[in-house]
Amino acid sequence: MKLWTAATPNGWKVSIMIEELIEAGVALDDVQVRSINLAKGEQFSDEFLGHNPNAKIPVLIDGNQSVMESCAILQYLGEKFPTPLLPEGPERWQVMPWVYWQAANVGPVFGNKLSYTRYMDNVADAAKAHPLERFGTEALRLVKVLEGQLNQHPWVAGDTFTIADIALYPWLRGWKWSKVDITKTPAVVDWVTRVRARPGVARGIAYGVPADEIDQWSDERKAQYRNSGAKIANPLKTS
Ligand SMILES: N[C@@H](CCC(=O)N[C@@H](CS)C(=O)NCC(=O)O)C(=O)O
Repeated sequence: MKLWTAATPNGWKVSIMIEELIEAGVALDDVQVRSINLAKGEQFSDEFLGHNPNAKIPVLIDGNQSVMESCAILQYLGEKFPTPLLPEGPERWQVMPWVYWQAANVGPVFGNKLSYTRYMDNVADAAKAHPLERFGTEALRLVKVLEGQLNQHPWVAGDTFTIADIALYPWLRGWKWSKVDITKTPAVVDWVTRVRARPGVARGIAYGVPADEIDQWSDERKAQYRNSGAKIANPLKTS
């Protein structure tokens, strides 16, 4: 299997999944990981588009099967390698709605909040005020929904860690970078700590990041993320 990815929240969902499957005893050590340079536009190459016409990482290539969309990849791997990460029967339907919820809500809203907070540097501050307010307010509403869920049980979909936790964690752990304040939702804060403590997660979020910068980026790395984020958010920007 091949994984085309980058060190971003959507990329880390899949690297966490691979490492959690390895933790669960699945022999997945031979996945070939290829880092896609998004700032250089490698996602627009004919080769990339042949596997994902949507021109975004991550992509999983399993023989003749190409799978785009991070949450579809989580489901694909969960079905191919059955473990409690994607339970069967009625329990699966405790999990899947939260995976869809992430894909349809948390990903786009946190992603837009992040873009306007850090990357849209060719947009005047006055023009950013409305989207920042809209996406910031909605992000906080979503965090409260998650808080309600985590007040009932330790993991997003119940008593077991699943692909719902994997889908959500990379966006929630980046709350300082996207400036979505989670500190008033203690169950979410505790969950972020609990997820981070898992060995599979620790290895998954290390893909593409130096060992000493996994939890705290250096100023140099922040500048690098700002620069490549700006190139992606403002495609007409040339320098
Ligand atoms: N809904 C997609 C979103 C993927 C996505 O936005 N990937 C970003 C990196 S996190 C990307 O490849 N951006 C490159 C671009 O927009 O040109 C998923 O979950 O896989």
